[in-house]
Amino acid sequence: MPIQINEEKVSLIHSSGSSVEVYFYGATITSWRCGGKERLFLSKDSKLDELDGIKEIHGGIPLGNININLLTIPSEPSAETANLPQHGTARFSTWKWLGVDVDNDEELTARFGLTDAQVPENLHKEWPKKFDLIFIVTLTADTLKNILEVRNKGTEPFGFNALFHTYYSVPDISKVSIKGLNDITYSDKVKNFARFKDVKDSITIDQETDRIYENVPRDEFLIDLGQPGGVDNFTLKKFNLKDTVVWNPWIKARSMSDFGDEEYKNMVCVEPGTVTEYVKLEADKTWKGGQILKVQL
Ligand code: TA6
Repeated sequence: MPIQINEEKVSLIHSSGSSVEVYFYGATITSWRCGGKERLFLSKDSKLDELDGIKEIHGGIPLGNININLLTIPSEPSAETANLPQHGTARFSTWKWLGVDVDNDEELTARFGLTDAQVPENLHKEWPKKFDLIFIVTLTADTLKNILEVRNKGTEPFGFNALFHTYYSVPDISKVSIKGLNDITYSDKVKNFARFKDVKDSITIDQETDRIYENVPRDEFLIDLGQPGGVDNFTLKKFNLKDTVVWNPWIKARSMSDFGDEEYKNMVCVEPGTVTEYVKLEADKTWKGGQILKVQL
C-alpha cells in the first residue's frame, strides 16, 4: 500500500521501501527513511500529540514560509511581520491533502495545499494577504524532493520568505562537515549578526552555530557524515533559494522543552531558503522554490 492516511498525517511508501511521513500540521515532514535508516532528526521529546496552532513541530522538515519574521537582519526590520511567529504562519496551519500526482516504479509524488482561509485567525489577521501554497513531495529510492509554490491571489504585490528548515539526522556531529559554503559571506546570529567569510572548504560544528549564508551562488552541497567510504552522506540541491542557514543549538538545546539534552550531537540543520530579503510576488503570479536531498547508499 503506497499511501496511508489518517487524520494527522500521510505516509508515502515507495516500491524500493523508502518512505516519508508528512503531518498536515505545517505540512511538516517528520520522517524520511531510505536504505533502511531514518535520515531526518526528530527529537524524542517532540510533542506530536499536542499540536494546536500555537506550537510547531521541531525536527524533520518544517516549512518556515510565507511572511516569516525570520532571521531578519536588524538593519531591515519588518513592521509588517513584527507580531508573527519567527517561522511564519504556514508552520502553524493545517494543510489539505491534495492527492497523489505520480505513482510508478521511479517515483511517488504527492501534494499538500494551504490557502489563507486555512491559517489560524490570530495569525491571519496579522498578515491578511490572499495566497495559495502548494507543497509537493517526491520520493524515490534515494532522494526526497520538496517544492513549494506560492501564488499571490490578491490584487497587490506582497513579500515573503521561504525556508526549508531541514533537520538532518547525523550519527556524530563532531565528524560532520558541510562542503560548498566556503568564500560566502554569512551573518552570525550567535554574534549579534556580525558578518564573516570562511575560506576553509568545509564547515565543522563544535559550538552553537546559527549562520545565514547570503546569496549562495552554488546550488549543491555535501553533508559529509565522516563515515568510512562516504556512505550515508547527503547531497543537497537547492533551486530558486538564494540563502542557506546552518543551525545547531549545541548545549542551548538543554533549555528547550521539546529537545533532548544531548540530542544536539545527532542533528544539524542545513536550510536552503530566501531569508535575507523578501521575495516580491506580484498579484496573480506564482513563485517556486525547492530542494532535493539525496543519500549515498
Ligand atoms: O533557522 C534557524 C533558526 O531560526 C535558528 O535561529 C533557531 O532559532 C532555529 O531556527 C529554531 O528552529 P525551530 O525548529 O526550533 O523553530
